[in-house]
Amino acid sequence: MAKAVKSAPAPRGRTAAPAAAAPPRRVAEIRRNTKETRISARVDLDGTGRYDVRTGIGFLDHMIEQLSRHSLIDIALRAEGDLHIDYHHTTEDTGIALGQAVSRALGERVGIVRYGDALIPMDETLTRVALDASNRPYLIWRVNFTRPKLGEMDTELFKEWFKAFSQEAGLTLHVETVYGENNHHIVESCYKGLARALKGAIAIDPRKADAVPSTKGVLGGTLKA
Ligand SMILES: [Mn+2]
Repeated sequence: MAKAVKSAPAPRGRTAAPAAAAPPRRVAEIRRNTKETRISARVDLDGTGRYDVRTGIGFLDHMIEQLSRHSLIDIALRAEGDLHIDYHHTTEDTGIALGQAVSRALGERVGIVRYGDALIPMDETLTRVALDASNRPYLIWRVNFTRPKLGEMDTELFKEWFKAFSQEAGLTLHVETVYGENNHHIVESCYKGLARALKGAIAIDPRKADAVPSTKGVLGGTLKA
């Protein structure tokens, strides 16, 4: 049997090498007030999946908590919306605010992996998500529900949330339920798929940490692929 190799003791005192500076955390906060909603959204892209979410819509809170937990993005979100009318404005505007916070935290998007994908099973449901975080907003949404509501929330509003989020975060985002029956599983697998795909796409590639992942040298909506 090979002998375990003992590592050398760490250097002490004056001979110790200075600790490498930790890279700056990618954080941003957005405040967005309109006649319809008042929202604050804070994200830490380099978090651990801690969340504090209160939108006034229980089911939407549950979904955004999944997004945080499975992307490891810390999310603090507060929304006060005109829920006495319906849930449309609050749903859409939380997507806008969170998307803007993610985009601002990404900055010039230097060093990111850029692409991400996920295949998420939830019992009988299978959903796949692919995204490109290159600041070219586009949504493909191939998700069908068989019930008009989940809790008090209209299922048609989830497309509005994903549209707003992909637009403001600067994502080409494709979401497709391959098959599924339970409407709660269908939408939850979409949020988990977004989370996992985003986690991969916004990760810093250690081999290209100082480079923009495009042969154009810039990631921006003003340039065409
Ligand atoms: Mn659930």
